Amino acid sequence: MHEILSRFRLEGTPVSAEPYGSGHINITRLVCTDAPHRYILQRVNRHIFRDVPALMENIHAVTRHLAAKDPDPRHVLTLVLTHEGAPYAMDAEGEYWRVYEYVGGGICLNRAETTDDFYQSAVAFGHFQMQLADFPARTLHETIARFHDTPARFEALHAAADADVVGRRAGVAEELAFAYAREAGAGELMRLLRAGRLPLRVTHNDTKLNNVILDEVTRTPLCVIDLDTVMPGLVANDFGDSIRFGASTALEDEKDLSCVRLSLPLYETYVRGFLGACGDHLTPLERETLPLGAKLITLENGVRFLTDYLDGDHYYAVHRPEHNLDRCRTQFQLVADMETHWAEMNAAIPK
Ligand code: ADP
Ligand code: GN1
Ligand code: MG
Repeated sequence: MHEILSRFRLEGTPVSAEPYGSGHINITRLVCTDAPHRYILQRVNRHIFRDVPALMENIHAVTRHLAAKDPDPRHVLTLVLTHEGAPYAMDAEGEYWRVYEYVGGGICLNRAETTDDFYQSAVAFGHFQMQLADFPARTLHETIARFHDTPARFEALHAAADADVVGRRAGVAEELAFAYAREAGAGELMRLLRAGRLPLRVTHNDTKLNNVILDEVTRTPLCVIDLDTVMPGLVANDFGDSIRFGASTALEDEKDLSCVRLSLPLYETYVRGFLGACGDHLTPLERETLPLGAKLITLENGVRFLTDYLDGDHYYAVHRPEHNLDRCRTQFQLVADMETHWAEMNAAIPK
């Protein structure tokens, strides 16, 4: 760890590098130094992100764009460069590492402790959308191809179920039936995009509550993090992913499905915060399709967790054998609950 850290322009000497946070993709460590100055060290998952230099080019450009709009260093991720001036370093095994300034005095939540926490995260992501409205989208690399192409995610599920490499298919018949029953409608947003009816914008694409840092005292937004998937995309997906994760009454991997529901008060709160921050910027059809974004991204995540379960758990970090299946089940439970409350979800979007 010290060898890789010595490649970066750090203040002070590192004294510890402990595992940190609850992300599913990268390996994250909090680095303390004797300066005292703290950093976030991450090993970027190169099996998932196939072109890490291109990904880092995106992050470097996006963070500079954001910093030019808001000079407060706690309001934007700040990359620490290597001694050669690069935004990442590669080790002898070919792994890519990057270092960010640690945003101190903040918290990342897996569940909103108050309705206002969730409101503030909506403001943060809506504001993020506005700040990137004038970013030249065509200069961004697509860091994961067809990331939110829901029909493509279904194709991957079919392939995983057919291959059944670890013999788990027989145990997930119910989940497969749930997914396949909804496959026909899963391409609606992609269809509207291809028909030119929804605009492609610069979006975050992974808008979980724990990808926003809130000030631990004022509980207002400090910074949007996890910029690995900032790419051209649909606003409905950014809205939807926040709802799927943060407006659920339970954690993403809750085992007791009886406590998994969509909280309509949290949903309505997010609508208020998000549209308050970026509503004027959206087209009428973008606003109208926000509930569909919530439902489809939840379905998509369930499909992805189920696919990874059938593949033998190679994509997401798992901490127990059934972890991905538990996650899939919460997502499908949420989809079912959204279907029950479909009229209310649509009525909450101001015309
Ligand atoms: P993953 O893609 O694995 O989710 P993230 O970039 O979201 O990785 O980082 C994982 C966690 O590390 C975050 O949820 C947050 O708690 C923490 N974190 C990441 N970057 C910073 C930062 N610059 N300052 C403070 N905490 C951070
Ligand atoms: C992953 O990186 P993290 O943990 O914030 C995943 C998202 C999923 C999410 C489910 C690059 O997000 O797409 O929605 O897990 N990120 C990637 O919790 O696949
Ligand atoms: Mg994250």
